[in-house]
Amino acid sequence: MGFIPQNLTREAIKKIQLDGLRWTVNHALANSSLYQRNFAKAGITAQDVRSLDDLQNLPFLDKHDLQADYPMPLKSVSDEAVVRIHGSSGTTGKRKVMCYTQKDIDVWADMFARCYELSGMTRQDRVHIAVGYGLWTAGAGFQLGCERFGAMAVPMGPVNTDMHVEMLVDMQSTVFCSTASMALLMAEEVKKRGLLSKIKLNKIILGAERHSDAMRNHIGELLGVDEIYDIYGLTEVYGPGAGLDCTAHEGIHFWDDLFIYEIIDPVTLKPVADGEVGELVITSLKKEASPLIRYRTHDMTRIIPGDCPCGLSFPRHDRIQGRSDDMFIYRAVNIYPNQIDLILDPMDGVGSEYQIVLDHQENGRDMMTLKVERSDSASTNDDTALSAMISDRLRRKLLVRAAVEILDPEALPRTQKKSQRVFDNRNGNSS
Ligand code: DLL
Repeated sequence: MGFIPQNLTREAIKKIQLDGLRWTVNHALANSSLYQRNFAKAGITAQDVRSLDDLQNLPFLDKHDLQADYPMPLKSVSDEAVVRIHGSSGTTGKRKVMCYTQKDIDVWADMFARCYELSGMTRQDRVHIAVGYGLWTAGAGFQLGCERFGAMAVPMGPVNTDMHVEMLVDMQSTVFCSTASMALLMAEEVKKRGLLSKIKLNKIILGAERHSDAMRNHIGELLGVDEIYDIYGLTEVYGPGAGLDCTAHEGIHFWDDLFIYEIIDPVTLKPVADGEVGELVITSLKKEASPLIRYRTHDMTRIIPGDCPCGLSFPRHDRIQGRSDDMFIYRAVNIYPNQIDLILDPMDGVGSEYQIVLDHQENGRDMMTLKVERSDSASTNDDTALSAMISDRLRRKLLVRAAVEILDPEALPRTQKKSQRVFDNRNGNSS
């Protein structure tokens, strides 16, 4: 316990941030040719960083920059100092590879231990880790944090469902960590096998992908768990553990003694006001091997102004609403997948899973089909009315017409990883 720093005043945080920013800029400019090029293009030197306000003048770093200098684009230390690498899944373009020094690994472990502490976990807990191990940061991060925290890690990784269920029962694990998709898959499996009374879970920590309230509630109901936490992170900022919602569940606390978060308008690239939704841009304050300066995450969220009822002074951002590059254009309307969540979420009879399929018709028009699972309690007799109701809401809220297909519960594919919800067959794009 005691991983979360207490009583850091705003002045103390500002000093940590300015010192960390200066150190990071000096370090990156002394050691990384990518940063040297980026800063030279913008006509900025390390001496130009005198106050925190100067951050706004520094050039952004985007994912295409990382791909251009593949495989170790940001490496700012010697090979001997690098003790590990991790990489993103690389579904679009080359994967992003990040390097870690031993100090980076230590900072990550402490950062993740803070998340476990924030969730109210104790050292008595047994933590079933059901995410991929290996190049992906997920398994390594949950494991590292668990060991640093001092709870018992049950390092399952991506094994088959039988083995997960067997170990949940045998080990009497109390905490389940996974992607939202995997938590749903396991919850449905536990229900199907009638094992609820044989397991002992009381917390779920899920992350790595956007998920709706409906999905979260469904998972909680099936597993009999009230406490579900949302963990955020990305390979570029060590991995999972960059933030977690507290017991108040009113936003994700993030560690502003380790990172500076900015929220910008993804089109004008100017900062938006606190409380307004925009793209999250992150600057690291301690990363040695792969420092980040104004890294565009493309994740859309907002800073939640004001104090958290839990009393923790670390600031909060809202749950991730999606990625600025997730947006698709259908019949001249810009649509983010989370807008579909918001349409489906409050409706009776609708399950938590859906898919959006976009096709190009022979008549030249685009066609959107929304495939939606019926909830367990709904009847097939009501499918026609349900589909008409969803079409009507789509028309009123998004001003688009789409075909709506109602499917049986569990008809859509389940995955242990991150779910794909948009299938754009118009030019081969999917997200
Ligand atoms: O997904 C790290 C992670 C693993 C986080 C396990 C949480 C749990 P990447 O593969 O680099 O890293 O993908 C990072 O995933 O930019 C977001 O778009 C998305 N993402 C991560 N956490 C959340 C979340 C891991 N809690 C990308 N809610 C990020 C929504 C999330 N999206």
